[in-house]
Formats: sequence, structure tokens, C-alpha cells
Amino acid sequence: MQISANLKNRLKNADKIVFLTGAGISAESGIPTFRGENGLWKNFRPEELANFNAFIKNPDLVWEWYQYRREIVRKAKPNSAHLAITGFQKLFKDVTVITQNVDNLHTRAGNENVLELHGNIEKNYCIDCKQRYDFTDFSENKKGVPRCKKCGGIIRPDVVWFGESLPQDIFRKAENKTMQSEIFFVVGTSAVVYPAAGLAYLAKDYGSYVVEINIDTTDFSYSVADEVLLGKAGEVLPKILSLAETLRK
Ligand code: BV8
Ligand code: ZN
Repeated sequence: MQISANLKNRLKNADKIVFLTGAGISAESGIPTFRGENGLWKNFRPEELANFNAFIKNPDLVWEWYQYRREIVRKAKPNSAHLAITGFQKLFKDVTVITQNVDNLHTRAGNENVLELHGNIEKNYCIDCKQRYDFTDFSENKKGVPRCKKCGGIIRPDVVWFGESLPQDIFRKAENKTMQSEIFFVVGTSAVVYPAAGLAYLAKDYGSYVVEINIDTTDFSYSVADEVLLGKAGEVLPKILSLAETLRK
């Protein structure tokens, strides 16, 4: 893997790093991505499932799709890419993880400063009284959308659906960390979902060095990335970490 002198220089001297991650960083943990050939969207289109109207129209279908994904997430383990980020957090002064993923694997890997832009699949709330429920509150085998114990309303996953705004406080913090970053790693995202994808352009505007890590090229590769490292996140990130450890000895 060819690392430029530019990136080596930043790895040697930088303090502030941001990782913007997407479904690709969890692919090696066995969690299907959204838009790949065996992606989650293969049988359904995002509009059919990850939006509020779809949920109101068919709450059981959408709920069961999330139950199916929750079971995959629960069985999954963080992979060497998530673990490498913990290594970066030990080596560099200020490392932030901005994730589009809802699978909780960054936190389970021990990553700190994790900003979940699209929520967390293990959290839920009642659409009427907003009572919060953990995923363990539901018996796995019960079919259909659960009802709120307090008011009888239907319960939804605490994730950001299409057409819903991102948690403002979290997104604002993500923007600030992006603007201050010296290296902005974009790991395993197809760069199609906004406003999350827009953070890469913000990083670039503020002079950060944008490094894309992906098994494929994306819109970012030719527009905003200063450097594209083609390869699996679980292989590339540990290599960059060990290079950084050598450079910063
Ligand atoms: C908003 C929910 C406005 C949780 C997700 C029309 C109507 C409504 C909105 C819009 C519209 N047109 C555009 C929009 C905006 C819309 C949007 O961006 N749409 C896109 C698709 C065109 N955005 C929104 O609606 C957002 N909200 O704009 O609100 C608003 C403003 C104010 C007030 C009110 C409203 C909300 C966006 C969030 C949507 N929720 N998920 C869930 O169920 O998971 S999106 C979904 O896509 C996931 O969150 C996921 O994280 C995200 C991005 O996907 P990726 O993570 O990139 O995954 P993908 O499969 O696409 O790519 C994987 C990549 O990994 C690939 O590049 C692959 O090559 C790579 N890879 C694979 N293996 C590896 C690897 N890389 C490295 N190593 C490997 N081993
Ligand atoms: Zn309720």
C-alpha cells in the first residue's frame, strides 16, 4: 500500500484526527452494507423501509426488518478496523469518530468520542409519549411492532430515517471537529447520503487532509479525497496505525 509523503508528514505531526465511517467499516464484522450486491437494500429500496411513512403504513414490516438487523448486529463483533481506531485514540491527542452506522460497533470496540449521526439500532422510543425502550425490552420471538407499556403507542427504532433531520447537537459537534481536523479519514462509505457526506467537503475547505479508505472508488475519490487507499478497512487501518506508531516514536 503506497502512502504519500504528505500523509506520512501529517501522521507524524498531527494532533486532531476525524474518522467518518459508513457501513463498509462493519462489513468485515459480517454486517451487510446497504448498497453492495448483497446489500440490505437489495430486496427493498431505502424509501420503502428507512422512512417514517413506510413505518406508519406498515409498522410490522419495518419493525421486523430492524429486528432482523438487530440480531445480525448482536452476533457481530468489532473488527480490526474498529480496534485500530482505539489505537489511534491512544496515539493522537484528539481523535473523533463520526459514524453513519447504527450498529454500535465503534462503542463496543472501545472507541471514545463517537458521534452517531444516524442514531443507534439498539435504542427505541414510543412515537406518542417518547418513552425510551432498550432492545432487550422486547422478547425476540414476538412478531410485529411492540406497543408502549405507558400509553399503548407503537415503538420505533431510534434511528434517523430519510427525510428526518439529524440530531442537531451531535451534527454541530461533528462539524466543529471536522473543521478543526488535520487528517479526515473517510472509511467505508459510498458517500451518497447527506448531510453526513457533506462533512468531507467541509474538512477539505478547512485545510484538513482527506484520506478515503474503501474497496472501491466513490464520488469522493475524484472530488474531495487528497489520497485514496484502496483496500479493506480491516487491513488498511491497522497498517496506517503501525506506520504512525513508527513515525511518532
Ligand atoms: C435529511 C437509517 C432533511 C438508519 C439512513 C428526498 C427525500 C428526502 C430526503 C432526501 C431526498 N433526496 C436527498 C435527500 C437527503 C437524504 C439523502 O441523502 N438521500 C440520498 C440517498 C440521496 N438524506 C436524508 O434524508 C437525511 N435527512 O436530509 O433531512 C431535513 C432537514 C431538516 C429538517 C427535516 C428534514 C437523513 C439521512 C439518514 C438516512 N438514514 N439509515 C438505518 O436504517 O441504518 S441512511 C443509510 O445510508 C445508513 O445510515 C448508512 O450509514 C448510510 C450511508 O450508507 P453507507 O454507510 O455509505 O453504506 P453503503 O452500503 O452505501 O456503502 C458501503 C461502502 O463501503 C461502499 O462504498 C463499499 O465500497 C464500502 N466497503 C464495503 N466493504 C468494505 C468497504 N470499505 C472498506 N472496507 C470494506 N471491507
Ligand atoms: Zn408511549
